This record gives sequence, structure tokens and C-alpha cells, in this order.
Amino acid sequence: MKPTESTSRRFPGLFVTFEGSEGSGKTTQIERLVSRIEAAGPEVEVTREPGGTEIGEEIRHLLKHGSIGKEMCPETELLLFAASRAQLVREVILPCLEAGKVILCDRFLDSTTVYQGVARRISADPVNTINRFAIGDIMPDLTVVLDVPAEVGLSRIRHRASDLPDRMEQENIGFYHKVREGYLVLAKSFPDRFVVVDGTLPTEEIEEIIWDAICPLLNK
Ligand code: T5A
Repeated sequence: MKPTESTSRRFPGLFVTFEGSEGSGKTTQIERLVSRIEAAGPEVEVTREPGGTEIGEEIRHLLKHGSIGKEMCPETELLLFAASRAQLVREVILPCLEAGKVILCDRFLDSTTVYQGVARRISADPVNTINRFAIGDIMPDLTVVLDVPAEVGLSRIRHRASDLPDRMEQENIGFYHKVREGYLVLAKSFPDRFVVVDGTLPTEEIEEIIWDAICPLLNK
């Protein structure tokens, strides 16, 4: 049977999430979209996962840069991402949706489904149950997946001026291949929510494709 999802359509706001592997261009596109959406009328809020709240940012540090992070088992990792998400939903996302804002979130529950579920091989039952517990009944109205070959994404972030790779950026290439494939399979399962965009296109072209997907939802 085909899986089903409820949406957040009952709120006056709009919830859009951005997914994809490392270096796929999520942050770049979110930055470009903010002023464009604001020019169309609605107030926009940008947030990210893990993080986006004081508690979430502490968890982010532990997950990515904590000196004890090397010892972390996959189950702990899953629960920490979920804890950050539970806080973000209640402290930021729900209030924004109730206030009629557009909220753009850099990663959300699909990252857990793909990274911890598919790539770390935690079985789907606990992943889905914990995801559901963390988000309550909030689902994105639209999820944009920026699809790039793992090699392209990794080479982009490795050319970045900033520091050494963090804990999540040190996996072998096979891990990121699974991430990419995981997103593509997930997007096929929920075609009403997902739009997959070729992340190797020029940034301006990607922006136009995403804008075309968001526009009808702004005018709901
Ligand atoms: N994670 C997260 C989990 O395992 N489970 C979870 O539940 C969650 C929520 C988060 C890490 O945590 C994991 C996934 C991640 O490993 P992060 O620091 O937030 O870590 O990392 P990312 O989300 O992967 O962010 P990145 O900054 O690495 O990638 P972006 O945001 O996708 O890419 P961006 O926009 O910064 O662009 C990267 C570079 O590419 C260039 C940009 O200029 C930049 O230099 N670029 C392009 N170049 C050519 N063509 C284009 N179209 C380009 N678009 C961007």
C-alpha cells in the first residue's frame, strides 16, 4: 500500500523544507529565495536542522563538532537529531505557521529517514516512530530535494574556505551514494510533497525551478 502523509495546510503559513546531500546547494537556494518571497508579500523565516533554537544549536555542536562525538552510536545520533527537531517544531515552526509566515527549513525529518535510516541502516520502524513523535502532526507543505552526485557535493564543500570536515562529513563515498539514492526513493514515495531538482544546474536556473514550485502555494 502507498504510504500517506498529513500536511500542515490547516495553518495560515507555509512550510517548505530543503533536502539533499552535503554541498547540494540548499543554503545557497534558501538565501536566494528569501527576498523573492518577501517581495511577493509574506514574511519569511529561515531556520535549519540540527539547530534553529538555543537547545538545537547545542545539540548541533555535539553532533558535528563535539570532542566526544566520535564515540556516538547511530541510535544516539538518531535521538539527538529528533530532540533538536522536537524543540524546533514547538519553539519556531508552529508559531511561524500560526502567524501566517513562510518558513524555509534547511533539512527536516527526511534527513533522518535518509541519513540514519537508509545510510546508517537503522530500521524504518523506529526511525518513523521517532520522527513522528518529534514532529507531532506538522509536515512540510513542500520539500525540495537538490540532487547532485555525491562526488560533486563533497568536492564543493571541500573547496570551501572554511575549516576541516566535521564528524558528519567524514564518511566514505558509499555512505553519500546511499544518501542520494535514499532521497530519490523517498521523493518517489511522496510525489505530492516532493520536488526533485537537478542541483548541478546553474544556481539561477535552480532558483527559477524552485520558485515555480513555491509560487502556487503562496497563492493558496
Ligand atoms: N543530518 C541532519 C543527519 O544525519 N540527520 C538529520 O536528521 C539531520 C537534520 C548537517 C549534517 O547533519 C546530517 C546531514 C549533514 O551531514 P550541515 O552543516 O547543516 O550539516 O550540512 P549541510 O546541510 O549538508 O550543508 P552544506 O553547507 O554542506 O550544503 P548545502 O547547504 O546543501 O550547500 P551550500 O548552499 O552551502 O553550497 C555548497 C557550495 O556549493 C556552491 C556554493 O557556492 C558553496 O560553495 N554551490 C554551487 N556550485 C555550483 N553550482 C550550483 N548550482 C551550486 N549551488 C551551490
